[in-house]
Amino acid sequence: DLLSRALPRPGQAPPTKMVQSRGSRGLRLAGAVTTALSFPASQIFTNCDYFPAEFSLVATIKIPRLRWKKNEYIFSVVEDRSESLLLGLRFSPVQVTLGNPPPCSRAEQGQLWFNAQRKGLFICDGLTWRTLLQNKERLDYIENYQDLYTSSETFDVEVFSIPCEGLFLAAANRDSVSGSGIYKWRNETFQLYQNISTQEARAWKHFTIDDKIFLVVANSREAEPELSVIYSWNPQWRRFLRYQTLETHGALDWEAFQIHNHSFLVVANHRRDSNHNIHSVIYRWNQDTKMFEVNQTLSTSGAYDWEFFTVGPYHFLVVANTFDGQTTSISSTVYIWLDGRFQTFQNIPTVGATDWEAFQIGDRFFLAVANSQRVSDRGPSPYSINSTVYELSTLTQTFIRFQDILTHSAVDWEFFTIGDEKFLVVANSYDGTSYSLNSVVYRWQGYEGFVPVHSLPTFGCRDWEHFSTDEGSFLIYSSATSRLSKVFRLKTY
Ligand SMILES: [Ca+2]
Ligand SMILES: [Ca+2]
Ligand SMILES: [Ca+2]
Repeated sequence: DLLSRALPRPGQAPPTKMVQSRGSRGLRLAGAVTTALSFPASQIFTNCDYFPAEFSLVATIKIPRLRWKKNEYIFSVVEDRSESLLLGLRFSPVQVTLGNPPPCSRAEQGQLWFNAQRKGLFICDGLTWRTLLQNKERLDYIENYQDLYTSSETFDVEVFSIPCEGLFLAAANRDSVSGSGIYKWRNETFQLYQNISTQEARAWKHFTIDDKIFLVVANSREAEPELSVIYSWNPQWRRFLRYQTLETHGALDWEAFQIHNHSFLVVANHRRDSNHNIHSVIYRWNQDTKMFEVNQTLSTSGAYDWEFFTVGPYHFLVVANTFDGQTTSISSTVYIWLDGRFQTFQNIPTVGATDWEAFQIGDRFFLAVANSQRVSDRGPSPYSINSTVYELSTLTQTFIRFQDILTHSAVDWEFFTIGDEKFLVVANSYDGTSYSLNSVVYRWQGYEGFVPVHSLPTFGCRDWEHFSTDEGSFLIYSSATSRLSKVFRLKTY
């Protein structure tokens, strides 16, 4: 009760007058001396070292007639001794304007603006319109936006930004002769920016170290020696230039991550000749040589994808093991970083696993696996099988099955958010007869889990990426069986 602190003690001269108005009692403050109604803020915030960034104040005020004075405050916080105003709550007549953003300068300070289009209420702070209330965006429908013809089939797209340059997309193209394309977002579409020589590129990964921008490509072509290449962005030439080569074996994916300010890369080595049970390699950035060095090797079986994620203070890596030479029904392994290296945390049974997607909803942690195909020919189709979403159980401290979702040779999951809504989109690539399939967008419905809400026609869908620009929110998919990748626009209301 702030007022009780400001009021005079018994025996002191009352600066206020008790009044009764329709059954409620209050204090009339008119004519009160301001200094008599103040007290040190430290008296009320006894558990805080500093004045809190957020607090709420409840006041009931009755004003018989409106006299708006610019220098009168209902409540103010002033600096100790100097008395300069830090914070003030002033009563002023509200003028709500509608339509396009009205001007907001000192003259409009305290005015409200109702934006009917964005369904938001804003207040002018003397400089800009600040949000008071705003309706969160919701996904309405998905429309075709751009047909992106690439030089050859595209296994992966990686969307990233370069500060002061803009948004880029790296396409991992199959053909070694034409190489892979780097595209830049110009005039609201992706346009070819640079071509990079690659050897049956399967994936790109973007990462930064000390403000330096890198791209690493997974080259899968079997040649001796097999090399994957790291490129770095040259700000003068405004091009990616070759930086370091690393020996890989049928490389299908790179993951980049940081642990305690150290930068790492891990490669998914799929196979060497016909052997799928080989090592995948973790590299660590050497701050002195400015090069990546082998840090740890992990046994994998037809490794297809790596995903790094963090839960509280714990760091994890999970590998998608596709095939051990005999069967696709094998386990994929979640590793945890302990004592300076990755150690097995959990083995999860998977069926031709091609992708892991880690995501968080509120305080819950999930992992979704894309299962691509059964080897045995029992059942209707070895491609139409369940992919599974797992949830990290705080009770058992393991990932436990949360939801099975029927997919058709699933090769990628992508998690994305619009407003408060959470989505997963799956890349369905093949059902045994056709590559022309719907890929499905699922929305998080709380206890119901993920529920299908949109079907997107795709052809040989290989990878989904979500990205946002000033113009809105987009999805792009790449095709492993056609030269056409497609950008979709997510229309919201
Ligand atoms: Ca991708
Ligand atoms: Ca990955
Ligand atoms: Ca993914």
